[in-house]
Amino acid sequence: MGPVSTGTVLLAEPRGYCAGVDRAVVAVERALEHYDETVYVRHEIVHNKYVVDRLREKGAVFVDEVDEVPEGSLVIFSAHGISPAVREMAKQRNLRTIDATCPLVTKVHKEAVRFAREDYDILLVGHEGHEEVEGTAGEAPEHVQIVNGPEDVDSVQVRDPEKVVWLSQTTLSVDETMETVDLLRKRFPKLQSPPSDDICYATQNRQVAVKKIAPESDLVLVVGSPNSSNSVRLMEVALEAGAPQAHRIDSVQELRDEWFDGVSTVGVTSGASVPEVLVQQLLQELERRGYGDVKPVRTATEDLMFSLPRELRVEMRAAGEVDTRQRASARRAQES
Ligand code: 0CM
Ligand code: SF4
Repeated sequence: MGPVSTGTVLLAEPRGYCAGVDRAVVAVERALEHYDETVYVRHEIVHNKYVVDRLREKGAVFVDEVDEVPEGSLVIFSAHGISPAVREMAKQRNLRTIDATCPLVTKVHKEAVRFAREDYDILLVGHEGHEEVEGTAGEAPEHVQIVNGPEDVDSVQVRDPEKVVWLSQTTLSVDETMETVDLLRKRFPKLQSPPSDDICYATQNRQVAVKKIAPESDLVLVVGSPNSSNSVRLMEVALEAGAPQAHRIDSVQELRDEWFDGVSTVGVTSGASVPEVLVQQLLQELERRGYGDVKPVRTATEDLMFSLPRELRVEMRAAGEVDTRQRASARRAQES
């Protein structure tokens, strides 16, 4: 006889793939199908080990920098974006490029360019060393200062306190960012805000959902890779929201028995770069451990979908291929 199924799972919705990740991953898959040559990808296309391993098995070659890509070859830029310097380097090497930068990251790039043109000092709230921050800062290196968090605020120096704006990485904790911004505003009362939220809809929605389940959970499990900013933030937000324990795991293999001592309710969510199959594997394992009563907790509905990168669409159209995601979404719209 199996374990008695008395434990509950609160399953956060929305969770998992966002529109930018779906677009980037599908772009690599379609490129692998379409091109009869090696498809190089600069950096992990999205920050998820499972996704990157599967694409590597299908033939994608991941590189750290474009100088590792043979002259004239095809390279895809990751969802996190690139600086103009990388774009230029690719051009120098005559690389053919597909830019899978999420449109919501590109939006922040454009804001940086605009405020730099107007000669603002730009305080970019984000994690130094993260690919997205490197790309955004690279749009206007002379104007951008990176502010990692509240602890950095005291050391910020600006040329003119009347002309300062803050922008941010798309995948930060909303609450911690607001804490940083409040401190910045105490120092610079004229600090301007981004024209629209830089922290993207997917990051915000997943944090709202995990905040809802965290206080009612004895343990929150977040599926996501260690280098995935939005996934790590979900774990931190769960703890802030009152979960007694929260852990980030790449897969079920990382679960530890001691986490479940005295636990009757487990909260589950996943980062924006995490395929649903990993969550389903976790739910199966939780059922095996006696947590078989799964209750979805929905705080928002998402239906955003981005079209594939333009360069790829042009190629596919010329070959008579279609973006099957759009077909499926049109069919869903007709059926509803
Ligand atoms: O930015 P982050 O580290 O959260 O990246 P990710 O690949 O895990 O998630 C999606 C994105 C972007 C940009
Ligand atoms: Fe785009 Fe947000 Fe997804 Fe990043 S997390 S890829 S910014 S939608």
